[in-house]
Amino acid sequence: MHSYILPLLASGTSLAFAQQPASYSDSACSSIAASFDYPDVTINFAQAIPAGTNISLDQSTPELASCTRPSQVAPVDLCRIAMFVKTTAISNITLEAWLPSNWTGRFLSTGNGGLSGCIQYEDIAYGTSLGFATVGANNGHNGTRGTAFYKNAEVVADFAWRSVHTGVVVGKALTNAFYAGTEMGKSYYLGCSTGGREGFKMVQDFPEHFDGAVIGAPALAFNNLSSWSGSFLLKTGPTNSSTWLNPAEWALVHSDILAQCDDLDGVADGILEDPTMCTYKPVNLLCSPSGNGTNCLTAAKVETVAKVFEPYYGANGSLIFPRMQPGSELSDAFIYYTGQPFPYTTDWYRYAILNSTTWQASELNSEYAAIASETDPSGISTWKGDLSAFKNKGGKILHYHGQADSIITSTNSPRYYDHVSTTMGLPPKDLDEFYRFFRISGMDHCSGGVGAWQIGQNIESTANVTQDAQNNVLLRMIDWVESGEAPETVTGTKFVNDSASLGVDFVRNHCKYPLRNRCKDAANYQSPDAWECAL
Ligand SMILES: *[C@@H]1O[C@H](CO)[C@@H](O)[C@H](O)[C@H]1NC(C)=O
Ligand SMILES: *[C@@H]1O[C@H](CO)[C@@H](O)[C@H](O)[C@H]1NC(C)=O
Ligand SMILES: *[C@@H]1O[C@H](CO)[C@@H](O)[C@H](O)[C@H]1NC(C)=O
Ligand SMILES: *[C@@H]1O[C@H](CO)[C@@H](O)[C@H](O)[C@H]1NC(C)=O
Ligand SMILES: *[C@@H]1O[C@H](CO)[C@@H](O)[C@H](O)[C@H]1NC(C)=O
Ligand SMILES: *[C@@H]1O[C@H](CO)[C@@H](O)[C@H](O)[C@H]1NC(C)=O
Ligand SMILES: *[C@@H]1O[C@H](CO)[C@@H](O)[C@H](O)[C@H]1NC(C)=O
Ligand SMILES: *[C@@H]1O[C@H](CO)[C@@H](O)[C@H](O)[C@H]1NC(C)=O
Ligand SMILES: *[C@@H]1O[C@H](CO)[C@@H](O)[C@H](O)[C@H]1NC(C)=O
Ligand SMILES: *[C@@H]1O[C@H](CO)[C@@H](O)[C@H](O)[C@H]1NC(C)=O
Ligand SMILES: *[C@@H]1O[C@H](CO)[C@@H](O)[C@H](O)[C@H]1NC(C)=O
Ligand SMILES: [Ca+2]
Repeated sequence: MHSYILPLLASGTSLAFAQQPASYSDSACSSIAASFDYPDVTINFAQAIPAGTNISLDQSTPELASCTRPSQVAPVDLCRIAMFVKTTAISNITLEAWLPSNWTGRFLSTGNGGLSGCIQYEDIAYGTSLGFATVGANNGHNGTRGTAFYKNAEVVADFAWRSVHTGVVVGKALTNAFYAGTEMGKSYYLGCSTGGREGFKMVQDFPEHFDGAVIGAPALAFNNLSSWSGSFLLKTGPTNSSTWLNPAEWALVHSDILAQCDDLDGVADGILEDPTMCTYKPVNLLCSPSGNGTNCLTAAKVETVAKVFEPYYGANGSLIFPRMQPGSELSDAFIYYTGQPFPYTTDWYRYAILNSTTWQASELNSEYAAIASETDPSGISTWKGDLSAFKNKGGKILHYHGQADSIITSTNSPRYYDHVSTTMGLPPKDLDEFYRFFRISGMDHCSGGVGAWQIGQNIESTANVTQDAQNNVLLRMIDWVESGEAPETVTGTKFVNDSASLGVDFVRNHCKYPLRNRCKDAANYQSPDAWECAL
């Protein structure tokens, strides 16, 4: 096992510790604030922060408060530099760089989520805990809503690509200035959801930025995703309609899905390893005339369930977005199946596509979906299949997607992988050289769920799996980039009640697509050895 705290010392290169721990001192931190002179960058403040400090974050406006990130603990000694960067005459980002005293020479950019508007401080903190000089930006606006896009295409451009891009360019310059005299090592990216889309956007359009990108549940085909997210209201109807199912009814559907599909992977353990194998048929839930009317669904509701698991097709039969995977019903009863408009769909159409503040999600149809797809502001669809520039410079991609994702269906990730494969003319064994995709069973959107979902993708999942690269996708990426040790599987941990202090519930190795996980020893399914990756 490698040490990730001092890897460069271990390998004897000149990139070892750039600075003595004193580098986080007030004077070093304030002198960089005074001397860093970069076009369009204003340093708001620079602070030396000792490890363990509980930092209070700016909550001074309703938008900033909506980010629900009131505080963040600094895991190591670091210099926190907060910046304002003008991206055009009518747009700007706020950018933070956290520069640890225990710098390993590596750089990390983090991403965002949803339609925000929120610096993901927990991801920045995570990066510094592993010795990265780490940056994160607010994606061009503050808060979780999309109102800032209204009649300002530059704010949309920041959201689509320019915020992360600017953060990398400015962040690398600042890192080089701060640790002056020491050459920067490799550059990395870590993000999930919108952050996953941002990672692929950089790989597609700015291949020079990163040597390795860890990308989770990416919001690819973003316009179509927004349409698909809005399509569930059309399928379920509002809560007062006869077609709508309440959460208890979705729980019934979930049990029926497990009854039909859970053992397709070799063991009925409550986890679908590969939901694409599940062709769920809800007819068994139809109430019988001779029954008592409980634990069953009306014909109208059975039809709703069938529709929910269909792909979303456009006017002429073109695919808008692939189907919701079966398995996430217990979460989705509170997300997409609520009988309410999905707020991101409403905001994206109103403020980025149609310039209509009164448009209602109930008006969505395939014509609107076509308009959004064709408008594709600032190329936000992020669907380029040719990644050869990134491949040719030696870049690596570790892509993962939870197989019980309640927000971005996991069926969209293999669709993109296959798109890259056919566009580049590279079968999986050749894509393996630079792009590997792992399906994480039982993981919800980016984290959580019934599966072994703790894979080192964020600070909450690092509890005690930090030091072993096999258990940690970010450390795994370092090994791949710097030592050529490519991942064959990604190992996930499930703690009892998701709490490391209660001990490990089970551990499972997740397979590299297109392989899937198959249980060969159902009696011992909690052991990783009971599983194998198979076609
Ligand atoms: C940090 O401070 C906030 C209040 O400002 C508090 O709610 C939070 O629990 C603190 N975090 C830790 C880890 O102490
Ligand atoms: C730097 O890393 C070393 C080695 O892991 C650790 O012992 C030390 O506490 C760290 N120092 C700081 C200031 O974080
Ligand atoms: C930052 O951009 C917003 C538009 O999103 C604009 O309203 C604001 O005035 C800009 N701030 C500065 C200081 O230029
Ligand atoms: C976002 O909030 C920061 C304060 O944290 C502020 O400086 C910046 O101007 C805000 N950005 C916009 C576009 O309003
Ligand atoms: C909406 O406004 C943006 C920016 O002002 C403009 O580029 C776009 O063409 C407008 N779209 C429509 C459908 O009016
Ligand atoms: C449901 O409620 C909406 C708004 O209150 C109302 O317009 C509609 O007629 C109701 N539909 C049914 C089937 O009751
Ligand atoms: C109705 O029938 C179902 C299925 O046979 C049974 O599980 C349930 O307990 C019955 N409910 C009542 C109220 O009798
Ligand atoms: C469907 O096909 C018709 C006729 O070819 C065309 O006019 C229309 O634009 C197409 N609609 C979409 C959404 O592609
Ligand atoms: C988006 O949907 C349109 C149909 O509206 C389809 O033609 C297009 O291929 C889809 N794009 C992606 C990236 O899936
Ligand atoms: C785990 O959570 C469940 C439900 O909240 C609770 O009943 C159980 O006691 C917890 N287990 C442990 C070991 O704390
Ligand atoms: C995590 O900690 C638990 C309890 O301290 C221990 O049993 C387990 O082996 C640890 N897991 C890993 C992957 O190190
Ligand atoms: Ca199973």
